[in-house]
Amino acid sequence: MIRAFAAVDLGATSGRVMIGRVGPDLLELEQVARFPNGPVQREDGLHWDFGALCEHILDGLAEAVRREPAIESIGIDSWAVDYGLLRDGMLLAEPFHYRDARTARGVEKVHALVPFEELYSRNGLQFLPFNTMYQFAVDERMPDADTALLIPDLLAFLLTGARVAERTNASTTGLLAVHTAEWDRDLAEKIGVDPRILPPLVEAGAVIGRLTPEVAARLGADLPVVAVGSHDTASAVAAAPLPSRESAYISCGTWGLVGLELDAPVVTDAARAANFTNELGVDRRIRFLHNVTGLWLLSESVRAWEAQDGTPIDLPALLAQAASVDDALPLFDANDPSLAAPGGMPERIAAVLHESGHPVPQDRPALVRTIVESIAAAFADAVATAAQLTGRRVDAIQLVGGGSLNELLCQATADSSGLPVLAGPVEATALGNVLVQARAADAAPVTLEGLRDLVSRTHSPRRYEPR
Ligand code: LRH
Repeated sequence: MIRAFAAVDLGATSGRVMIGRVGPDLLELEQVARFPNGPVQREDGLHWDFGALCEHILDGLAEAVRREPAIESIGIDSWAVDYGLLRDGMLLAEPFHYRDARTARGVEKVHALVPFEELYSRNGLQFLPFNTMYQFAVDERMPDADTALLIPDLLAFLLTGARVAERTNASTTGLLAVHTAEWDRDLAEKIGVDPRILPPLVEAGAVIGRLTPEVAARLGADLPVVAVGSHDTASAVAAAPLPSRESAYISCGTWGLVGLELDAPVVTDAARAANFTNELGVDRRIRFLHNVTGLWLLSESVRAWEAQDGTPIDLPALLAQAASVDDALPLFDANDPSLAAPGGMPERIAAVLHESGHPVPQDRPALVRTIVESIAAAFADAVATAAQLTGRRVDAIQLVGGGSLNELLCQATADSSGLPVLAGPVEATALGNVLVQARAADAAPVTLEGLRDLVSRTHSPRRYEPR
């Protein structure tokens, strides 16, 4: 029998509502709605366009139910770290976007109270300046709040009225204890955050609640919202059909999340120095990984060129031209902090190349090639470091997400790492979202390996051998 679920997946440029259909040998997605989800500039900084987003999600879900009345539940995932504050059930302000510059002040504030070494030993997280705890530290609304909810939990609250914190995403806040997976209330207090704003934790697969009567009426169905790996990367890794326990994964979209799945965290000095994170995965697996700036460098460059030309750019054509550039090209550090904010990307990459004494490629195909090769080099480096830090002999790289469609990037990653790259599925995040819902409804295998087996039977990867 075929069972159906609705997945809301909020990515860096767009959000989507999908119908996922699951059977013993079937795993399929149908996109129902796609809408913009980029940051919006307000007077006080970069925000989520949250009101518009809610409307798009409700319209998309209503359309999903219209097309597939057998939908059994709804699951929501998005990128990590961002949140909204509530008081008496009312959202206090439009959520900030993590690429807003205010987070730098938060870092200073938090590290003055608790040094990074201590933070790492408690939360196991790599340093990323936008982790929720740094955002909390500079949030002027904090004193007024009674609840903080990460974005997927906030949306689930608006749909159901229930306040929870799904664990995989909670693990990106900086306030979840790495060894117990419970809130570190003492750490929250130390950085000036009232621990009472942190809601009860739930596992991926738990029912968060049923739709409120108003939402049920608008959707034309009374459904439960089920917690999935609400951190998009947790959902993507759950659906990454790793060929073995030794395989590395790269979840490649705007970011490239590069690492290994472990059973226990690694919080050694070496892991801290290499800036490796121990985020929680579905079923409490550890996502031991490093954030590499991924397709952001390319999409921001394209955005700048489109603004300059006043016409859309044919990216596949540009990538094909880049593939045929055969001059030796310079590489730059994809993780250079100056490349994190939106805007002016080609110029900023040129500045990074210039500062490191490299020539700047003179035309777009050559710059695109430099970008792709630089991302691949950073991927290979992170895989090698992950292997070294854990003592694993990595045998292959499973590359999932949007980047799996970029042949140039997949081949360059195989070449720089000397490992085969298995590319796909492109929709790993939405598939992971659907699979966890399906499992909660007894419509999919019980173990993560069983879920991944269903993915590999239904989505054969494309293999790139190192050259
Ligand atoms: C990827 C991602 C990543 C986080 C970043 C904020 O979308 O969730 O895992 O570090 O966005």
